[in-house]
Amino acid sequence: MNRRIDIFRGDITKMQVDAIVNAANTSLLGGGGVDGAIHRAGGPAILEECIKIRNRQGGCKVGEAVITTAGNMPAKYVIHTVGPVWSQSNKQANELLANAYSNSLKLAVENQVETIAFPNISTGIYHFPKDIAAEIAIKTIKEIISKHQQIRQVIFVCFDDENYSIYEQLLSYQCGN
Ligand code: AR6
Repeated sequence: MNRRIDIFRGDITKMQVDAIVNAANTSLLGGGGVDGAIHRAGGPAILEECIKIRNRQGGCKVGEAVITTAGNMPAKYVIHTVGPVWSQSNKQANELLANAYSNSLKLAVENQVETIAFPNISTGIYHFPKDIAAEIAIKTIKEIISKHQQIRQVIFVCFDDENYSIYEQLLSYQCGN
């Protein structure tokens, strides 16, 4: 893997990168999907730090991000962000999803992260259309990393076949990754 943006099919908890991103909820207290998998694999140290953050700032708003240890996982950090719940009437959903990616990367830059793995935020329990979400994710990541050479590699970790083939297609059409 030598491209700056890459894709990987599998489980994000196993990734050997500086930071993995969690598709959390505003409570920061864990849940299902990738959030559940990350807390299970990382162990109780992650929830302990999430509770401290909650006590300090009352959770995490949609589109924002916070950082904790990755506990027992190979990564150093988990960056917890909250994507929007999809609904036709949620006019801000696209912008909030872009914010979730950009604020996660900004926090990564502040914490000297060079390699980072993202799940397909909001495309599971929050029902965001996968093709629209992938376009937003790729566009946002490209914009941010073009300004931050410190980020050597961004990996989109796709758990399901549909997301994997959407990302494969979108990235293969784009040069300069
Ligand atoms: N590794 C990588 N991706 C995964 C994994 C994994 N181990 N497990 C699931 N995915 P979701 P959301 C993919 O539902 O839609 C939680 O309860 C999955 O296939 O985890 O943002 C939170 O607490 C999908 O493509 O997150 C929130 O309440 C993607 O991760 C809510 O779900 C995101 O699916 C957040 O919903």
